[in-house]
Amino acid sequence: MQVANAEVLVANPGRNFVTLRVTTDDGFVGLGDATLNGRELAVAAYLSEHVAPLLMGRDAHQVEDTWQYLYRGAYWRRGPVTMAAVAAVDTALWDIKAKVAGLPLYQLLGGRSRSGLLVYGHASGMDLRELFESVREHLEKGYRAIRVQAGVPGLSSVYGVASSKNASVGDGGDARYDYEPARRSAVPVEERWDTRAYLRHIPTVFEAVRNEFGPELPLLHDAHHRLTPIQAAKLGKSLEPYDLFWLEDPTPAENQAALRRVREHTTTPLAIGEVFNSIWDYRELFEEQLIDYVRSAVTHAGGITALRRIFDYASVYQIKSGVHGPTDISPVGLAAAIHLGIAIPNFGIQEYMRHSPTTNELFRPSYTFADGTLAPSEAPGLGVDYDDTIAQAHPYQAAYLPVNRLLDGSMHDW
Ligand code: CS2
Ligand code: MG
Repeated sequence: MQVANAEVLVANPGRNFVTLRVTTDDGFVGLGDATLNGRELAVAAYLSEHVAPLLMGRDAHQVEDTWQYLYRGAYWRRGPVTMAAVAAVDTALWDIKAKVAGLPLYQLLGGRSRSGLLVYGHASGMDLRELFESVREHLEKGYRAIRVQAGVPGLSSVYGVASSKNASVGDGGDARYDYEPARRSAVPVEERWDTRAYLRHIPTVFEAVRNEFGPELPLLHDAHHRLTPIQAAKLGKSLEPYDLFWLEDPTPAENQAALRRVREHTTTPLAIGEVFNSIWDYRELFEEQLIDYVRSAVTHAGGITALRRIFDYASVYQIKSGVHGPTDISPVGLAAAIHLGIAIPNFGIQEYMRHSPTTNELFRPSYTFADGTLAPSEAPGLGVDYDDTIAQAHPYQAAYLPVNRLLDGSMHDW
């Protein structure tokens, strides 16, 4: 069974997605997500110019060898563009292998280890009234774990807050809550940031949320890479009374030693890794027990083959999965995460932002959301499709993530 075709498909059914479609000489079709938010066309070019030609005639069953071929054979290893391209090929070949076997993919990954994946949704508000409404809206929709992001007095827009001044929506998605941070614009929107105001305000938000919704509800927060090590330690400590499920990306991911400082001062669990794209990014963090949850996504960490290896490594240290699942991970990438998550022994939680109706019409995903959990279908393979007609009606549109500057104009982490 040889690879006969590899198409790089780019569409914007509410936001931009890059999808690889691999077809074998006997007609089996596999899909892979290669979406890198705000840099989509770089991965599309890497795939169409440098990878797709190399797949022609290859044995489609050789998933591991193809991974090694694209990773080692590239000479220039790692990095977000390379690893999103490798991920798309890997996922498509696993999709094909499972379809050939006539089994849902999770069966090839060891079968079910649980009935469904606990997920968390994104609640947010510029003030407490909006935030409480957003939390209630998610609870009514069946979510049983909630990420809380709130406006900061004095700042007109803050990461993760849908109703902040600069926020925008996909196409008819759930406007106020599952917003898309990448704005359709020729250049990135610029936001302003004040860390001291944020550090004063956020503990008061979690106190209010706990008072309103009680002690049981799992609450998560994303500091989105904006703090210095000691600021992160301070935040982690000040949030301890509110028993967070996790504090995510408190410091920029490059400086991994920073987390030693955070660990010294707080027991608030830490989740890191959505911008990581290889197992080597985790070694220090695992071996020194500096994190509790792995945030990498199949789409950005080199595919199912690579992310399963990362989870196996993490399990040695009792570190669990917490896979990245925002709207810029396509239904193909989310389906891959669901099949992997249902099988691995160290599943923790799965992020689940709902895609827009047009996105779901294009990809027709068969996974289901019920009672706060996601579950794969029994369809062979990933259980996702691709409608070319809808894709052609929704061409790529340039869109960039915002950039962030401190009040004095200095560049900061968004
Ligand atoms: C975020 C993402 O969901 C998250 O945890 O960090 O929304 C992130 O900002 C986007 O995926 C960037 O494309
Ligand atoms: Mg995040």
